[in-house]
Amino acid sequence: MKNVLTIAGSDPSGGAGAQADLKVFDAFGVRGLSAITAVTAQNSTVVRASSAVAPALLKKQVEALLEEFQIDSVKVGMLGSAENAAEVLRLFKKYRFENIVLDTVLRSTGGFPLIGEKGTAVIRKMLPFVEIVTPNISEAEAISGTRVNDLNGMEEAARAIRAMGAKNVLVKGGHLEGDAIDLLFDGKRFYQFKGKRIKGNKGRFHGTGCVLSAGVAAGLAKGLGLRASVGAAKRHLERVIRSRG
Ligand code: PXL
Repeated sequence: MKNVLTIAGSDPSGGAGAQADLKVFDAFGVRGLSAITAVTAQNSTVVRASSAVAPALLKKQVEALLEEFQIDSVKVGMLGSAENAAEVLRLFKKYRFENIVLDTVLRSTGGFPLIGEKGTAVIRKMLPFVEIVTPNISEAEAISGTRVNDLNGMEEAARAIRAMGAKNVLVKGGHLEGDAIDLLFDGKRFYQFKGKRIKGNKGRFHGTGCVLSAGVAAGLAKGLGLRASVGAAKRHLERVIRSRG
């Protein structure tokens, strides 16, 4: 069985964070391992509080798992603090994990800040270590410093983020008007992934980014290849959204 590690925050409501990731790993038939960066207090619509764990404890979680498991891919979500982001960057440098999927979690769907400017700067430094980074529009803007209003803007941001070291960039267009198009850039070509816009109560669907990036990590661990992993992750996300109703 392949082993996938999520380094992410705890969402007690299970819609986002490590809890959501572990459910995705289960659905993909891979073993899910988790290292918790922060504990949040939230329900399906609102984040009430968040507290990062100590960086030393985060490191010990990862290293205890490494004693026993060979890690086939890593999904990185909410980091909780600039210090934890720096710790994860050190772990990347030390262990050179394969197939790192970086979900650049900066804010909750409801707008609650989940990491500050210092943490965002550390996230930029992670880019050279990752197989793929999966920002939504506002995260792509924050990381690249470009404005994104349309597909052209998404392409420009993807180029800028790739120039910062990420091997592949998936800019998620779900927050733009019209069709939900995600744009994958591998340095040579752009690939569009068109999704159906599924109607629903926005608040109940927090964690879509978590589910998508966890699916990509699971696909990569199984050796599906990048584009197939993104496709499989998108299909799984659609199923999850529908089932959450
Ligand atoms: O969806 C971003 C996210 C990721 N991880 C955790 C979260 C959230 C949003 O609330 O709580 C733990």
